[in-house]
Amino acid sequence: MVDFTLTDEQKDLRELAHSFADKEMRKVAWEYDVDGTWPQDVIDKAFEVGLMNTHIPEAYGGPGLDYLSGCIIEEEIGWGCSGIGTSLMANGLASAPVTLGGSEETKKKYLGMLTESAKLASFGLTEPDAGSDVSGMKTRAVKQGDKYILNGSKCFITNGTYADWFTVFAKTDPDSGHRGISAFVVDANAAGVTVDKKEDKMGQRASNTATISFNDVEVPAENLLAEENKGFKLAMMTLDRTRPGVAAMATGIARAAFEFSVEYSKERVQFGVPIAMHQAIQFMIADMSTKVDASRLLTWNSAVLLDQGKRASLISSEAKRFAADSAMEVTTDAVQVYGGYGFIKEYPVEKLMRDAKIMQLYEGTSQIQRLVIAKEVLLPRAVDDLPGADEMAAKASEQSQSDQAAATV
Ligand code: COS
Repeated sequence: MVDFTLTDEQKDLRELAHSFADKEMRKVAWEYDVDGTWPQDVIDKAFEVGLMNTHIPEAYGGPGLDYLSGCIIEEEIGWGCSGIGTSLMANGLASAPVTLGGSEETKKKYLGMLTESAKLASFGLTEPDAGSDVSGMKTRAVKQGDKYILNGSKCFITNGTYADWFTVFAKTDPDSGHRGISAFVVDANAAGVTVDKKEDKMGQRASNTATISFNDVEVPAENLLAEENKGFKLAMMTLDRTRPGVAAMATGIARAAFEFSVEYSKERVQFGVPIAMHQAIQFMIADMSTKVDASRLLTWNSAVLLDQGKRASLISSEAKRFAADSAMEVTTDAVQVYGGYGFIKEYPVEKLMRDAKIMQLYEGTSQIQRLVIAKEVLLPRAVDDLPGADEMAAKASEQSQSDQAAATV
C-alpha cells in the first residue's frame, strides 16, 4: 500500500526544521541577502540543533537519517532561506563521495571532522571549461610515490572560502575521457590550496561561492576515493543521491512564494475586492499549489527509492528538473500576483525569484536532467554499470587494509 503518512519521528524533524527556518533563518534572510553576509551564526545554531550532516552515518558521529527525512528537513530549510540553506546543506554534497568511496580511515577522519564541530566541506567538480561536460575537466593529479600532486582550478564551489576540506575530482589518465577521472579528499590548509575569488551572485547571496586553485598540492594516496579512474562514476552516484535534496529545497522556495501569494491576494484590494476574488489570480494560485504538491511527491518518491537501496537516477533527475523549473515558475508568478510591488525589494517575493534561478543551474542544469531522463528512458544503463555503494566502500576499505598490512610488513 502506498502511504504518505509521516512517522512521528519525521513529523518531529519537520517541526524542528520548520521552527528553525522560521525563527533563525527568516529573521535574517532578507538582511543577509543585501550584502551577501556569511551566515556563520545560523550555521553554528543549525549544527547545535542537529540540522546539519543529516546523512552522515552514526558510525562517524552523524544522525544517519534516511533520504526521506533529509528531504523533509531540506524543504523547510529552503522555505526559510535557500541561500543560507545552501550553506547549511553543502556538506551533504561534499561528504557523499566520501561515504560512498572512502576507506574506513578516511571516513573516520573527514566525516568525523564534520560531526565534531560546525566545520564545512565543499564539492569540487566544476571548472571554468567543464561545467555540464564533466569529462572536459583539466585539473590533473599525478601519482608520485605515496602521494598525488594536484594542479588545477575549480569554480562555483559552494562554501569554498570556509571549507576545511574539499572533495576534488581530477584527471589521473587524461587520455581516457570520463574513465580517467579520480576523486580525492584535499585538506583546505594543504600548501598550494588558495581561494581565488568569491562570486557576487544574482540570488542565494548568503551562500558562499568561490574559485579554488590547487598548485602542486600534495595529496596523500590514501585520500583517493574508491579506485583510481572511478571518479566520474562516483560523481554521478553522488548526484543521484543529492539531487532529491535540491528538489526538496526548490519545493521549499516554491512553497514560500505560494504562501506569500495566497496571503497577499487576500489583502490586496483592486476593483473593490481582494484580488483573490479575480479568476486570473485564482488560476495562478491553483497552478502554484499543484506545482508545489507535485514537486514534493516526485522528491519523496526519489528519496524513498534511495532509502530502499534502489537505483534512482531517473526519478532523482525528474524530481530535480521538475521542482527546479516549478520553483522558477511559481516565484515568477508570485511576483506577478504582487504586481508592481513584487518588483520592489521591500516585498519578499523578488528575492525568492532570484534565489529560485540557481535551482535550474546547480547540481546539473534542467537541460542536463532532461539528458539523464531521456537516456534512462531510451537507453537505460545496465544495472551492472552501477557498483553498489557498499561494494565500492568495501573495496576501498579492503584496499586500505591491505595497504596497511603491506606497510607493516
Ligand atoms: N551512476 C553510476 N554510473 C553512471 C551514472 C550513474 N548515475 N551515470 C552514468 N554512469 C556511468 C555510465 O554507466 C558510464 O560508465 P562506463 O564508463 O562503464 O561506460 C559512464 O558513467 C559515462 O556515462 P554516460 O555515457 O551516460 O555519460 P555522458 O558523458 O553521456 O553524460 C552527463 C554524462 C552529461 C549526464 C554528466 O556529465 C552530468 O551529469 N553532467 C552534469 C554535471 C553536473 O551536475 N554538474 C554540476 C556540478 S555539482 S554543483
